[in-house]
Amino acid sequence: MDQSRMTLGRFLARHCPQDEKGRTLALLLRQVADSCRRISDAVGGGALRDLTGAADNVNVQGEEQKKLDVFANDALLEGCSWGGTVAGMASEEEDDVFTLPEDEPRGPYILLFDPLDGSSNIDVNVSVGTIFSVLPAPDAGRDPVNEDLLQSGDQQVAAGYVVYGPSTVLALTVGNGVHVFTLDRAQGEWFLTTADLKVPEQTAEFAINCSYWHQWPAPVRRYIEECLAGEDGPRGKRFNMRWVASMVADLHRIFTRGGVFLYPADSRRPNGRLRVLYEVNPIAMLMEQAGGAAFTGEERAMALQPKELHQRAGLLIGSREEVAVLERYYSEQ
Ligand code: AHM
Ligand code: MG
Repeated sequence: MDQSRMTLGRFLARHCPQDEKGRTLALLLRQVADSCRRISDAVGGGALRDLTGAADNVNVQGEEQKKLDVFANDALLEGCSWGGTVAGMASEEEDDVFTLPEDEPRGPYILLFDPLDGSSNIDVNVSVGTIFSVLPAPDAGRDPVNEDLLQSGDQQVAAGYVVYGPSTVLALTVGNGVHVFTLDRAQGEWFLTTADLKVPEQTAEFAINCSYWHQWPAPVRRYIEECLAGEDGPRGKRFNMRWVASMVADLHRIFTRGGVFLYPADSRRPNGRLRVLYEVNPIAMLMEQAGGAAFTGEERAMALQPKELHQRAGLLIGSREEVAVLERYYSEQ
């Protein structure tokens, strides 16, 4: 093993608080990374692993589950339910908060996750991912109930995502910047490959599903029309467009080279599409930690006070100056 490279374990030992809670947080993040290593292996096996296709089940949100959704959900629940790291967990694929087995010790954190983001891309061999958020568990002397998880993004102590792409990468924050690790698949070890990632403040690239054009709110139409007008339009520059349809893959590109990702609330989905607790909050924390911004169309994303476990919201996120333009268009409507 190359000793000059920073492993995830060494990084966490240095960057998590140097007290008992900090050591527990480090263990929890190792558990998440280990679970994601198993998911990476399953995703990489594709059709050879009999994990492609539907699971003949529908989740709490009425969406058809894929076999890999179920595998990834189980990998995270099993991988993080021991060692006294969490008091409970919640997942996009579970109806309610997940209660630990009776004989497992309870810990100071709650882990929330979207186990397999971009499920519609699994069967066509396009990048998918995992998104996770760590909240403090209320000191209630009982197992957490759904209401205990209704905390704003500002309460998060850590957040991250993994992209299962040509390489498997983990972007992580514990509140002191965003750091990216790459999985050495042969060794099963994560190595730090980008420290303190910063999102360029300006951009000329947007990501949105344009097939929803007819249902977009006016500020989003205005923004995209002006981008498409190119050098002769009000923005005075040509914009490029990308849409992978896996938020993690679109966001990883934006974290790497700048851009904006837009999934606004619109006339067909007045509450938006992305889930506040499993998608919006963790990605927003990472974005702010990387110097970017995240807006719901009404407020700063991290300030949103959720009222339901599976609540959704609009999301306009990315390079700070472009999100500011969008915020202005929303305020002017
Ligand atoms: P999922 O978590 O059920 O996979 O859904 C979320 C995904 C995002 O990753 C992606 O950006 C979006 O849904 C794509 O939506 P659409 O198919 O409307 O373009
Ligand atoms: Mg998702």
